Amino acid sequence: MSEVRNPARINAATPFVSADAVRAMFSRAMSDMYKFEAPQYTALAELVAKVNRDALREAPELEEELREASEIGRLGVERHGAIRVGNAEELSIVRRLFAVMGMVPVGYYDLSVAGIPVHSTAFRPIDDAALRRNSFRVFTSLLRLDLIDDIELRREAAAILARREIVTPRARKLLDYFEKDGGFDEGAAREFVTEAVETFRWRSQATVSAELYRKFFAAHPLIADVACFNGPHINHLTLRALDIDAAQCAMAARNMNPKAIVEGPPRRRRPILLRQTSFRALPEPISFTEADGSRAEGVHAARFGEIEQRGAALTAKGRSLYDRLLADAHAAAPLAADGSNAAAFVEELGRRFAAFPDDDATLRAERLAFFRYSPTAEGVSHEGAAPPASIEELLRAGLLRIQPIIYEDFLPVSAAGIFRSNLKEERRESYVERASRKAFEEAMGTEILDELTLYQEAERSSLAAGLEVLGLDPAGAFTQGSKSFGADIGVPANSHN
Ligand code: OOG
Ligand code: NI
Repeated sequence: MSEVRNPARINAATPFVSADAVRAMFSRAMSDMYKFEAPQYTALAELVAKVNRDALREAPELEEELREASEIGRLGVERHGAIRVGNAEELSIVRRLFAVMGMVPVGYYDLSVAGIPVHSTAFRPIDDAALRRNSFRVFTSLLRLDLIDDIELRREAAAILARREIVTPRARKLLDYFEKDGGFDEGAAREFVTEAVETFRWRSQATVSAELYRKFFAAHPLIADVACFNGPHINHLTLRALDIDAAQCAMAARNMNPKAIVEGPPRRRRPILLRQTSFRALPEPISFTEADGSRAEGVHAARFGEIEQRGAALTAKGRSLYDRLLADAHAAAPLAADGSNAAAFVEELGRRFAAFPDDDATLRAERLAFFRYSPTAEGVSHEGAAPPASIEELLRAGLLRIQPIIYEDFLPVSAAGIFRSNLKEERRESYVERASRKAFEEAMGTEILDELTLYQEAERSSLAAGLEVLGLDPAGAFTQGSKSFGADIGVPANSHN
């Protein structure tokens, strides 16, 4: 067998391809593959494109805003996808795959509280420039077999998962080279993307018998989905919708079987966090592998399509207000498992969220959301005698302006709603055995970044840079007043669930 050459060494003079470029190539390749595999996703993409065109026609200022953010040509590019892996080794190797694309684990989501036997993180780019170039994330769930009561079944699933290899031999080699050399040249990057996509391909041939599939399915449908196939197939991709309510209506009008409600906060003037909805997974033909080598036919519903709309990232304080209002709405108008009372729930949600400030000035003043500060043109040319003594005054004088920092993460309740909309079983109460972030990190082999810390740092650095442009020293006398710089944005980054 010929020795495989180290691609990064084919020509030492060839520059490395940026992680952003590899991520963009990868999300494009995933999109092409999924549109080919799941035609209803192609239909969703066309529907969203139309909803977005309509939204832009109705709001020219939105078009201007998107053009400024270089978003206009990229509206049809996927924002995220999701996979489910079976054990620590698989989690660790996908972590290495995503690292090549500049995607690192941010945020911890314990879904066992919602009766779903997984815990999750999102692999995503973290710096502003990278997010602007391509924000593709992969919501990655690790199956928790420890929540399955039947010890025998648990062992059987673990053994099956231990045997499978989810990354191609070539991708594994390329990963080794990448980690040794710190990058890929163009050719290696292309080859890597082609190989990486293989991991997430749909395989309609189950590796187990119909009987075992049914046993796993009875223990929990997700076990069947994770353990019965030869890889962590991508289960959905998600597009950006400029008007998610209009898209939800359009899905219903076209009989695309959307889930009952749009998850997340209700429609508002100033969007916050994340709103998302999807069409339900379609049953697809699969075949089982029987002990005697024969095939039996069956169906499995795993793959769907999703849309999302993002708003301002909330501080810990804003997040706890959000969580409380959402919990109140769920308590006052519990959503039926079949979604039959969706309208009443949505109405209740709207009523509750009237208590959440809906303008930037209040959201900032009450420290409910994170903002990016930038000097205005007037601020840059301003030559006042005495500089204003506080951030408030700078804002009031129009020398500094704010824009919300967009939420780049996920929401546990919303994720649970998406999961659940694709499970036929009755909604069950939470598992008692709670998951731990530490166990997840140990399985993955690295730490999870805290999303609040990232937003807080983005806010802090924008303010420091803005003040510097205005000729004010953020570390100097300006910070000494009663309304100090620190006090102005001092939101501790304590963790939340
Ligand atoms: C993941 C569901 C969660 C989201 O957008 O919140 C998710 C899954 O079904 O595997 O993707
Ligand atoms: Ni999703």
